Amino acid sequence: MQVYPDLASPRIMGILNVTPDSFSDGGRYNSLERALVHARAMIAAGADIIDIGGESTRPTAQRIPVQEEIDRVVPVVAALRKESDSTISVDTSSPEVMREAVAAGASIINDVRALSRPGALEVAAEFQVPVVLMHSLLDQQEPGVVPVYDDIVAAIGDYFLERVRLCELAGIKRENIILDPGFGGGMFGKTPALNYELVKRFDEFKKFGFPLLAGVSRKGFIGTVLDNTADERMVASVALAVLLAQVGAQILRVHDVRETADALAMLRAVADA
Ligand code: PT1
Repeated sequence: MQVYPDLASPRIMGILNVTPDSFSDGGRYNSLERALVHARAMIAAGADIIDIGGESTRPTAQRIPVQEEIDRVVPVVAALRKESDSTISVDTSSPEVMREAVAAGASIINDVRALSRPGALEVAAEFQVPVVLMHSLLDQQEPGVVPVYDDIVAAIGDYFLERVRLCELAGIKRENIILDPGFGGGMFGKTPALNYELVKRFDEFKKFGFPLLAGVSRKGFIGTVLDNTADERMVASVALAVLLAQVGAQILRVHDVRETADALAMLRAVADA
């Protein structure tokens, strides 16, 4: 079984949302079947990792009870693990969801709160699986207070170093840490201008020596330039994914797997010429 793909060339993480807003018509069986159909399509299209998430962190989303998140996510992880060897990551901040998802076959924990919820560091240390530490404002004390950054890259870098320090104290190995600056507005905390600056300066995060993940797919900052809706942002998302791969992103979290895979194949063909 392929537990964790080689990160020498950029890998594609396909987004599998199992939130109610992504399956608004669903009964449970229906939503499980739909999730599996979507996962199979992304695997066939070239996804290296399937990222399964039950809590929406988009700017307008609501919080959900942890049991509901487990009920949405874990059956999909288990069913996909049963039929496929592909790497599964679980997009969650709840230690309970992490525990059950890893037990069901997930081999990466993707946490937009960088293991800041009580018990999350301990679960990640216990299972010794790779963890994605993402920067956001989701774990800050005063919700809604958006900091004024003197230097966004330096501020995120300081946050990474503090989270890495706490990971190591908890017993998480350095080789299991992946960093993500957390592109996006809302509680991800970046204005459109800051998102573009983060793309431009993404290479500066290489100095920490950890693999880097970037998730820009269909996000709002694209729409502020193109004045379009999320479903019209595929080409722009692929363009940004190529730029990010070129400056050091090893994992690209995307909706449009086939298109991103084709674009990255061109990058590789040119690199190999
Ligand atoms: C991400 C990410 C994620 N994004 C990782 N996990 C989301 N590691 C969920 C907007 O401004 O970038 N990295 N899990 C989705 N969250 C958002 C946030 C979606 C903001 C859209 C926006 O449009």
